[in-house]
Amino acid sequence: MYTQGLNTHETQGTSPVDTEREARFQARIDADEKIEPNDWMPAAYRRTLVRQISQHAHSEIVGMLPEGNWITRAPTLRRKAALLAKVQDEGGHGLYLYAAAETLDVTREELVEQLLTGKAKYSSIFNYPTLTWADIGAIGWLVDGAAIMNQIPLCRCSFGPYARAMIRICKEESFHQRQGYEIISTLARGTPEQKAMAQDALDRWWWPSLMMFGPSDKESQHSDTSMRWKIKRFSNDDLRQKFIDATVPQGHALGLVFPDAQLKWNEETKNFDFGPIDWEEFRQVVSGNGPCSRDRMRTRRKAHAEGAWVREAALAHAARRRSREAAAKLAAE
Ligand code: FAQ
Repeated sequence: MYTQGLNTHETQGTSPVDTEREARFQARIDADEKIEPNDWMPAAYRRTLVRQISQHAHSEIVGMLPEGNWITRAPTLRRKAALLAKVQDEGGHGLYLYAAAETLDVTREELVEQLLTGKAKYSSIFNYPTLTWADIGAIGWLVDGAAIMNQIPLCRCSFGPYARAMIRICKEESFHQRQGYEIISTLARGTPEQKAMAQDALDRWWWPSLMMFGPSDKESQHSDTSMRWKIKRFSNDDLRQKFIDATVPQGHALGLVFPDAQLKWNEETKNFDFGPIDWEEFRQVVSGNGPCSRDRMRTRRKAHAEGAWVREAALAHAARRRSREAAAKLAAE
């Protein structure tokens, strides 16, 4: 998608030239201009983007696994078709995002290697199991709902390729969220057993969904710089609160109960107050000790190894095509 030659490897120190370049760069950001791959950028801006975009890409790819688990067991043909399309969309999102990261002078092979060796992070949420069909509804409703809340502002991110990739991704996430809410609504309005399944899924996915927004603002290491550079437009806590305020009425409309005794509308702040998040659980999951962390990595490594022949065949095909084109060009001269 983005294959132009890049002006990279800028060295940075504290010379007056660097200071002036940085000031000009910040002025462009402040004026809401987009930064493009060939523009000068501080090394730390580049690093931050590679970190965030690649973690995001990895999340989409690993995020295919919990739902992929239910493709063969979807209750109807219609549900199966929608789930297949959704999981394929997540794969596509991962690919756009790797392509956006590649404009920053890093290769896809390096990024994938970081994922497979456990060096790179991906979203904590994908380390939880999908135990029942209702979990597929909960993922669409809550996980995609949280993803949209976080990702709509990324459509206005200062880095052009990331912002543009996010526009299509958000449109698709919005369909994902609606299909998830529709599954949950169907179950919540169904038999008592179905309603209990929907409630159980909400009980298990609610808190992990809130953790998706990242640590609290006072613990977030990167927020200040990312907000100054307009990579992030809202803080982790602000987005978490917006998500809670939008989602709680949707659950109440279905007669579902959120697993938080302290969840309560605050007339003064016009927000829902909520109970404490278990940050120790978050730390454990992010450190690779989530309920499915090892299984997710094992599955990704296996899929990568089994796909080696596809990558080799694609490269061989591209090389043959290049040499055919070169021969045809020579013959025409
Ligand atoms: N899980 O200083 P901050 C999806 C890490 S896509 C794991 O606040 P930042 C679609 C963070 O990386 C879901 N790690 O960091 C889908 C950093 O570690 P580092 C993914 C987390 O970057 C739906 C450290 O903690 N979405 O769901 C998490 O400013 C359904 C300190 O944190 C994105 O990636 C976490 N939850 O803010 C697919 C969106 N939170 O790098 C399939 C783009 C934080 O220093 C099915 N990313 N960490 O080692 C972002 O908006 C940001 O990166 C945040 C974190 C908000 C996630």
